[in-house]
Amino acid sequence: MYKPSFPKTFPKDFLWGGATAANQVEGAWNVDGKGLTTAEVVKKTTDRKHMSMDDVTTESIKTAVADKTDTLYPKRRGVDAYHHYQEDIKLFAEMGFKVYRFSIAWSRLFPQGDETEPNQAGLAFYDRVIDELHKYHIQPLVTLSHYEMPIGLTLKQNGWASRDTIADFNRFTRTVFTHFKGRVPYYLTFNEINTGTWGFHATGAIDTTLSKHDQLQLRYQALHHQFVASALATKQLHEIDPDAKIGSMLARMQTYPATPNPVDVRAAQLEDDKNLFFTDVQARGEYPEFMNRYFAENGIKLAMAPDDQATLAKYPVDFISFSYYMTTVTKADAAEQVNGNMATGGRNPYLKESDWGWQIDPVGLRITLDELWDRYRKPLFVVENGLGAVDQLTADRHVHDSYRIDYLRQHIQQMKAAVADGVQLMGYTMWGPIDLISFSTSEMSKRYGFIYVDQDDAGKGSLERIKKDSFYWYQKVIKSNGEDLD
Ligand code: BGP
Repeated sequence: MYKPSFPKTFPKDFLWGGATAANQVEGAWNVDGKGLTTAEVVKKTTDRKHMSMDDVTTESIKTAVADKTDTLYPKRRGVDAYHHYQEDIKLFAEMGFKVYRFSIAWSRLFPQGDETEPNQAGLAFYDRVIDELHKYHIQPLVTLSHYEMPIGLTLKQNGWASRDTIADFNRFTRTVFTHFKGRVPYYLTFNEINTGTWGFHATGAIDTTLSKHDQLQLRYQALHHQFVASALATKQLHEIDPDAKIGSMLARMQTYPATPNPVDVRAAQLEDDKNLFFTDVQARGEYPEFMNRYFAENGIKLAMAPDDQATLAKYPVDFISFSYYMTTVTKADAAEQVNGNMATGGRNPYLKESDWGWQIDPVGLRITLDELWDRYRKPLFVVENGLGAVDQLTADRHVHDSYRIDYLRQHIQQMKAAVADGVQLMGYTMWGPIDLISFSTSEMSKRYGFIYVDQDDAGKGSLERIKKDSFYWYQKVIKSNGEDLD
């Protein structure tokens, strides 16, 4: 007789940890042969709630390249993890991390992007990081492209707008897979691949002078190149290091209809499909019909090489990962808009917002997990989730961040419920376990960490690492495998 058995909690081998990106933590932007990246030519914002990449032009890049300081470009300094990685990893180990998600900066290995041989000093740095993780039995989860690429490829061929970038990227991925063979069990190809529709930070392509239509055409073409490069990286990894697994990475934004009016429900469904389209291609291996129709109706024509579709079909990802920060609301006619780090959507009156206007929705995480599992039946991995907040360092050098604990607790409770719903969930890497430079605004004062870093928005401070209250809380969560959330 059929006997249902619901796992009441997380599997024993659940991968608890944290996630960062090279351009937000490493610093050391011009040492040991590293080339300048797309992330390091984007100025810090002056309006912390509204990020825009629309002002990146060839001229602004030339000005940035000529500027040899980090004053306007905080991602050049990060939190100097390049020189503090041992101390940082020791703290992660103290919390009990099983996994650490970080990215390898393409430009440390291939400074301009088109070299034929890698920069050995770059490889040596990541050797040291991986050795340090192994020392504490922390498994590396490596993002191959997290919102940066060598600026040389933008200047030479307009980044991912060019098909040539596929070969450049796959030379980089082949180098990584060969060099770190047997030492990195998990990889992700493109961070939040869907945000390529928003522009430069993800495509490395300058498109500010184009019409809206031509901009969209260029961005979807760049994304097609990324899909192919991702599939080819999957092929390479499976050949070079068959025990390692590779996943896709989506900025998942569940969309709710603003009312039960069927036209609103349909509008929300379409928005949702356009978000899931990316995972459809990477996990199912084909462009879904609803997007083919969308392209036809919007005059978007993708140039594809004869083998592209076969390549996508043959090399789908092994697992699906995503970031989860917020949900949005859609109405057939326009709804009131709220913030995201680039996305905007309708306001949901049932939800609270972070100080940056991001709508906080723990239950949405369960909905998301259940729906992704139903749609793809591939293992899922929550690789980003966290709360950006202004923290106060007390006179006796403590940070009492109960708001962060509350946020994370509620999301972990919903993950647990999803596991009991039958979702196969590999792990959870909260964003970012140590304070880092904000992706969207390049602020330091938008803090996510369990570990406070003494540095202000102007880059001043001792860089001392200080454990917040949430540090001890997460330590308990991991030790109890998600049972003790108090
Ligand atoms: C995701 C990015 C991260 C990260 C996070 C928080 O979209 O993958 O790089 O920074 O958002 O965003 P922000 O730093 O803008 O608060």
